[in-house]
Amino acid sequence: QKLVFATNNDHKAAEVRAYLGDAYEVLNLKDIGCTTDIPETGTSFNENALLKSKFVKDNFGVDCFSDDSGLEVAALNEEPGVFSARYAGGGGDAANMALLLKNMEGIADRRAQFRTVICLIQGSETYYFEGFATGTIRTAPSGSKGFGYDPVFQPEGYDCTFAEMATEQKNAISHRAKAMAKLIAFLQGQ
Ligand code: ITT
Repeated sequence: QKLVFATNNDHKAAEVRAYLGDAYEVLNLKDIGCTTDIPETGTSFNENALLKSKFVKDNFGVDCFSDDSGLEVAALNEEPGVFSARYAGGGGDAANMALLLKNMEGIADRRAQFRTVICLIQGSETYYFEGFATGTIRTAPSGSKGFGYDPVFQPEGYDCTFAEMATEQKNAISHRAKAMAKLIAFLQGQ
């Protein structure tokens, strides 16, 4: 079965493909000929996820799902949240992590969570599936796997970061995998 994943983020697509194995073929935006950078102007993960899926449905006429994700840090009033991708205003993952670590300097409460909201559009119906991973923010990056904030995030119950885990290990506990599990359970129940 083919699933269209409305993403430009190759790391997300790789995690989802590893999660699904051979059961589904996952097409990303490039695969369906969409080269647009879909504007994410919403104020919540749900809104941004809907914008991405709706753009694809409206312009390409296909059912699809999207993933809007981010890191919520308790001591920073849940920032960077929906601004995770552009926290440092450009400059990418390294700049975002550097700003986060700077803003966390001297803060003892290191609790944080990753959140993923998946938005599925099927025909005229819209469905949402959410997943969380709780953990803490390290004082320095560690590891080179994964993407985004993975080098500074230590999931609860582990003494390594997401960036020190193989994709399969991250997929066993991650926010994205938990949201995907709900999506797949929904699709298989139809
Ligand atoms: P899309 O094309 O799917 O929108 P994106 O990279 O713009 O890709 P988001 O808008 O969801 O994705 O922004 C999420 C940002 O949050 C992303 O750039 C990462 O910095 C971070 N992020 C999301 N999931 C993550 C994960 O599993 N591990 C580490 N960082 C993550």
